[in-house]
Amino acid sequence: MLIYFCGSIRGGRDDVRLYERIVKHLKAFGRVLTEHVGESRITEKGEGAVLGDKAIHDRDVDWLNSADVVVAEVTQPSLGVGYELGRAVAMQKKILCLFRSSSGRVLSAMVRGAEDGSLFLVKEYTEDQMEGILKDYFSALSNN
Ligand code: 6K6
Repeated sequence: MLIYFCGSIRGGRDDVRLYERIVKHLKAFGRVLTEHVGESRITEKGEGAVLGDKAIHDRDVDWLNSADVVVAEVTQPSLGVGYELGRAVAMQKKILCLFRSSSGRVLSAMVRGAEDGSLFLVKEYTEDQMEGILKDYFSALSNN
């Protein structure tokens, strides 16, 4: 199982510790192609980046193409994550979006409104529920 994890980078790194925890849990279900999203050495300013923007984009779209599942933490708004989700929908990928309403933010209608009850799911959660939500999602996938 190839998993593409999306989380904000240039949109802001406030949630990077949470991304790191999500990536750690995702590794129980498959290979995470985008582990760097959860690495705190990659900052929104570009420290830790080794590739130019075109190389990042092209590599990430290739990875997205190869992924079986896309998991996105969408609480911190990010143009890149929104773009990845749009591309993933066009590729008919299975998508799980995770949103923390305790943040006080309101999720974009273009993400919330994309929910279709099958390929594109949006789950509201608190951090302590994250592990259980991932377990339930991946066990439902393996039963289908
Ligand atoms: C760090 C700072 C500037 O550039 C970097 C290194 N960049 C990236 N490396 C790998 N993936 C990236 C990079 N920038 C964006 N992405 C992809 O877009 C990731 O898969 C994230 O899910 C998403 C984040 O988009 P922004 O718009 O928040 O950066």
